[in-house]
Amino acid sequence: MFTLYQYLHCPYCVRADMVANYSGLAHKKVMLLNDDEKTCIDLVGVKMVPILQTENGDAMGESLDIVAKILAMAPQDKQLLPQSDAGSVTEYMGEYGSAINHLLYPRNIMIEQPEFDTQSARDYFQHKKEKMLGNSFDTSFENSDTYLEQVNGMLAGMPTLTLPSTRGNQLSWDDVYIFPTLRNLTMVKGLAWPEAVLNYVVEVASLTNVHLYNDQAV
Ligand SMILES: N[C@@H](CCC(=O)N[C@@H](CS)C(=O)NCC(=O)O)C(=O)O
Repeated sequence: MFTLYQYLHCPYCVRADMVANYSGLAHKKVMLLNDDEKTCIDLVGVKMVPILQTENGDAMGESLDIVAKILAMAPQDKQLLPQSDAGSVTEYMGEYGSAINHLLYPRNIMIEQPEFDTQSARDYFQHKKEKMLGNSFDTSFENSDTYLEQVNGMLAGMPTLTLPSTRGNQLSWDDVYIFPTLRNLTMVKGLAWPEAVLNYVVEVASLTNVHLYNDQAV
């Protein structure tokens, strides 16, 4: 049995988590506090998740390497369908990266999730991310309408996403790249989800047993 160290909100962790769950392989999940530097550094030498640790204690980072490692252990019928549109879709979503971050970062610590269970974990995250945003969480949150408008534009113009149900409920590499960002956007109240995009999020979440934030959205 392997162990996955992760944060619930981390899109890279979602990559590993979705494939681990889909694979059906027995594994343990450890949710780290966001300011727990020691566990990561002891395991892989840097403060970063996701981390996969095998039963013999070997640990590795980097979500795509972890996905490949899980697939190497997974049965034939749980391999991923090949990548097709992910490159253009992630490039498209990448144009809205700044607006997405302004919406998501402040909400991450407003929502109850295990990595932010303590004040020091929330402070650690806020300090780091406010530097990246170039302004306070309060300012980003107050300006939500501006960012909502941009991200609603992104959702409205999303390229067509293939529903797993149209291909025998199989997971694909495209999903590994596309789903995590859309899943995190379920934290945000006031987004206008086109039906096709929402169906995609719901189907992939259900296929991979990944937590959505709809009930916690702010
Ligand atoms: N290239 C890495 C990126 C992972 C990453 O950026 N993880 C973030 C969390 S989303 C992290 O651990 N950042 C350091 C921190 O939170 O202090 C991967 O694909 O796994």
